[in-house]
Parts: sequence; C-alpha cells; structure tokens
Amino acid sequence: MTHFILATAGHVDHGKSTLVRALTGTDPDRLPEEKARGITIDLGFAHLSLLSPSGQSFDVGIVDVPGHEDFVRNMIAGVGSIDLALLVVAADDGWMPQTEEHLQILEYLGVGRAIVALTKCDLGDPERVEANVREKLRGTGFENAPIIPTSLHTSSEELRSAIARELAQLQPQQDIGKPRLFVDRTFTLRGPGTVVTGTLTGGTLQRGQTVFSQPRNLPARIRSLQTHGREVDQAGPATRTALNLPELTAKETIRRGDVICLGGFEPVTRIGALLRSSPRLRQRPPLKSGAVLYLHLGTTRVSARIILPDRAKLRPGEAGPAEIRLTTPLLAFVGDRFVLRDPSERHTLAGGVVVPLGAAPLLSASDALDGWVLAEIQRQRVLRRDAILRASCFSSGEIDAALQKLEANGKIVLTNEFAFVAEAWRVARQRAVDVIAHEHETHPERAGMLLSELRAALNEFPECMIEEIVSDLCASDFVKVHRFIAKRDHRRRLPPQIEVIADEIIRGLSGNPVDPPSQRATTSQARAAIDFLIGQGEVVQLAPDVFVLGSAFAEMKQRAADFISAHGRATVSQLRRELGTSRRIAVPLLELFDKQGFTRRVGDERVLVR
Ligand SMILES: Nc1nc2c(ncn2[C@@H]2O[C@H](COP(=O)(O)OP(=O)(O)OP(=O)(O)O)[C@@H](O)[C@H]2O)c(=O)[nH]1
Ligand SMILES: [Mg+2]
Repeated sequence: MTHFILATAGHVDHGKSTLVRALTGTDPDRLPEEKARGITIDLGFAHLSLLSPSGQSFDVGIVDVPGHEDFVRNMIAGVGSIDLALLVVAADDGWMPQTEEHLQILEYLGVGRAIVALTKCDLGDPERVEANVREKLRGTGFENAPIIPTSLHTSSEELRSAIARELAQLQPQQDIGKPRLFVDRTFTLRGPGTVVTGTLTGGTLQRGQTVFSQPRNLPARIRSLQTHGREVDQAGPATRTALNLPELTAKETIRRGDVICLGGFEPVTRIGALLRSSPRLRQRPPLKSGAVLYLHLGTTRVSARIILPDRAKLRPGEAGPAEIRLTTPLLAFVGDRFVLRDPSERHTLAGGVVVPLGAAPLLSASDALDGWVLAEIQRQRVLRRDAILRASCFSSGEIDAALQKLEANGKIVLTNEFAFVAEAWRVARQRAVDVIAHEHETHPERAGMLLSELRAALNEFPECMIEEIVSDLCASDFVKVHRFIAKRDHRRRLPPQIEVIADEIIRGLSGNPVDPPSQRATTSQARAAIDFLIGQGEVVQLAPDVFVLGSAFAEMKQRAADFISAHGRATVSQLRRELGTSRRIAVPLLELFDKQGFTRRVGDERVLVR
C-alpha cells in the first residue's frame, strides 16, 4: 500500500467538490454555510483507494480546496505537502483568474504533477477549452499533464484510471525521520479530548510518542491516531492523520497553522530564502524590498518583512535571494516551499524556498544541498555534524553524503563529531604548528608547549577546533606529554647561557649530596635551568627550595628500603641518622616516598609498602 495526497485546485464553481464526491462518495463541503451558499469556504477531506494497472494499491488522501478568491488563504493551506494536483477547469467557463493563481501557487509550492479535469463537458465546448488549457499549461511544470473530460452525468472511471496512472509514476514521499503534521483542523471530543488533523510528511508518528506543538513548543503525548477514520498504531508520510492529544486543550493552545513534530526543533524569526516570481505574473503591486507581506508555509500564514539584499524589486520572471523577518516565530525547515501574498490578500506575488541565512543563490538544484550545508558551516565556522541542517527536508544520509563531497572538494574538514570550514582549519592548524615551533626554539629546555598556552595563542578559534587540531597533529608529527604538546623529534636541551647556571646548580648539590644546601632560583634563567634538570631526572625537588641530585635521591631511597626491611619500621630520626642527612632533607624526602607509594606512615613511623 502506497500513500499519496491529492488536492483539487481551480476557479470557483468549476466543479471541484462535485468531482471529489463523484470519485469518493464523500461530500467534502461539511460546513452549513458551504451547503447554504453552494461554495466551498474551507478545506474538505475525502479518501480514495485505487488499484494501478499493474495491481499496485494506492491509498489516496484527498484535500478539496475552495476556488473563491476570498479563500485563497485556505487553498494554500490545503496544497502544502501534496503529491498530485487535480486542476479543475469548467468547459463552459474556461481558464479563469483563480485557475491561473492556483496554478502558480502549485508551482511555487513545488507540486510536481497534475491532472486537469475538464468538468461540465455537458455544458461547454470541451474541444476549444481543452486547446486553450493546453496553451495555458505551456512552459509550466504541468505542460504534459493529462486533460480528462468529465461531467456530472458520466462515470468518473476515466479520471480514476488517469489518477492511478499518474500515481504509479510518482516516487512515494520519503521518510527522512523528521515527521511533521501540518495542523489544518482541531476539535474536541467529549472523552478523548483534543484531536488535531493534518497531512503528515517527512516521517512516522506512533502511538505513545511525545510530540511538540510548534511554534509554541508545547509537549503532548499521542494517545491514539487515526488515518481515514481507522485507528492505527502509526502513520507515515503522505497520510491524512488525526492525532488525539489530550494534554493540549484545543481552543487556546492549538490551531490551524501549528505543526506537530518531534523534539529538538526550534521556531525562528529570521529565515534565508530564494524567491521566484512567475514570468506569467502581471503583478500589481510589485514585490519591493522592505515590504511587509503574508508568508504562507504549511498550513500557516504569518506576516513577514522581505529584504532583498541585491535589488530594489523582484520583477515577474526574476529569482533572487531574500532575508525574511517574521513577526511571529515559525517552524521552517531548509527546503520548505512557501508563497508570498500581498497584505490585502488579493495577489500572489512570489514563491520561495527556505535556505540557510547567507546562502549564496544556487542555480542548479543538484548542488543546492551541498551549497546549503556549506553555508550553514560557514555561518558558524564550525558545527557539530549531527546539528547540520537538522531542521531541513533532508535525511541525515543525504546530509552526510553532501558533507563527504564537500570534504573531498577541500571545502570543509570533517572529524568524527564536527565539520569545520577548511580555510579556518588550515589557518588555525598552521598557527598551532608555528607557535609550537617557536616555543621549541625559544625554550628548548622545556618539554614542549603547554596546551593551555597553545589554546591562548589560538583563542580566536573555537575551542573544539583546537582540540581536534591537537588530535590531528598528534596523529602525525607531534606528541602530547602530560600538559605539553611537542614535535615528535623535539629533544630538550639548554641554551649555553642557561647551561652555565645548570652546571653551577649541579656543583652546589654535589658537595654534600645527602644534605645539600638550599637552592633559591631567583632569576628566570635559574628557574629554567632547574626545570630542565628536573625534567631530565638529574635533580629531584623535595620542597620549594630543597633539591637533591637524582643519583643521591636513588641512593637514599635504596638505603631507606634496606633499613626499614631490616627493622620492620623506622622513625624520621632513625632514617635521618641512617642516611646521614638533616631533618630539612629527611622530612620532605619521606613525604615524597609516601606520595610515591614507596613508604607509608604509621603513627610516627614509616613502613614499606609492598
Ligand atoms: N451541468 C453540470 N454541472 C456541474 C458539473 N459539475 C459541477 N456542476 C455544478 O456546478 C456547481 C459548482 O460545483 P462545485 O463542485 O460546488 O464547484 P467547486 O469548484 O467545488 O466550487 P468552489 O469550491 O466554491 O470553488 C454545482 O451546482 C454543481 O452541481 C457538471 O459536470 N455539469
Ligand atoms: Mg468546492
């Protein structure tokens, strides 16, 4: 069973609702006012099961839209995520203003396929109107759409098979793991409570799942769900779905225009866009930069200021980038299509697609995703891989493929977790190599560069980038030793002027190795010399100014071990006497032994740790 959504379109009174009733047996006009006036005001819904010529079964959710020019807003809400349009033209009336406007809206919203139903063939001149319709479709995406003559008085069988033939050629909507239900109706049932209905796209919703109503980010659990009046455990893309969300109280908290989705998405008040104005449009008024218009996306309509960065006006037939500032937050995914209408709601001025802010206009659709991914990373310089275009109409597989391609083209650098702009990465990495080399040159006595100093030297780059660069360096010619990073071939050595001081220190400690005089390192050179000697193991530091030669330390350790094993335990003064040293040396020496886990203090005595 493959699911599709079909919506009607076309001028008022051309027979859309009559056709839906003929196809499905359901009268889509459900409001008393609609029945009274004989026109459709709001969206109507029906359901059709079809078999394709090859035996495939299709489950088709049908949305019937109003044709009257006062209700274009409702029409747009109905055709947001459909697979196939049924464009209705009455043979006695021909191509009319809303036939044209609806056609443009379908194109702006990216509807790829349509069937034209030529209705009221019992009244008009079908041949002449068909030729005219064919003419009108020339140059649009629906140029080759089948035109099927129909009438109230004849069977709808031919139309039914035309629909099945078209659907058989369609790619079913993808499950990208990001379900969104664009709410078009909410009502409250005594008992179950709030129910919302809408067209589900982009993924699957399940019973028991916690969802969020956007843009107000209200959490709710799905107690039950239905498609076409049947209770189901889950619903997938391209299904008309009803959700029972008892935690939301319908009237105040949820209404048409809201979106039900999973967690992790945030509504925005600024979006990037590429706009397109139909060449067929004789637009009055023109779309001017700075204008405040209505933006229709999904089932919602919000007021928005349109900024055109590169032109004063968008003329018919033109396309260009825009920044859109919204007066109320909107959940918009990159890749979403929308329509712009003038504030008096008389004219459809343009259509567009949501892109990352700052994305350059792209001509070829095949590069669009790569360009959008790159724009996202460029805007932030670095992004966690799992955050890139999360709010988009693309699956994580598609985004990952785009990342690999950008990496292969040298535009970005990828690590397990992050994506970086290649240029920033290259600059930062080179800076790291340079500062480490400089550190080795100016301080050859040091083990390397302190990582904290490296971070400080690169502080204009993001922390995570520095961490990844350190890992990258250490995978090649660099090593990390404790808190230092150094070139793998770095050998510590002393500059000549410090070597003289180091020699003096060694001489000072050698006179009486077990009880040498204190050493106070007052100059930075003396400190560098001592650090070096400690690093090399030539000197061991016992207390702030107390040092012994490494060899003396090893010897005293051995003698202490022998003495304690012979006696089982020993006091500080016993060991001081045994080692021939002073309390000044013995006390910190034994504390260091304790710290090294060589001895342990028991009362006033030391024992050996086994
Ligand atoms: N003679 C004739 N009348 C038709 C035919 N199809 C529809 N009608 C009539 O045309 C009128 C309008 O039909 P609807 O189906 O309500 O038209 P619609 O396109 O849904 O109108 P809106 O939803 O208001 O835009 C009704 O009175 C229908 O009975 C047809 O094939 N032949
Ligand atoms: Mg109708």
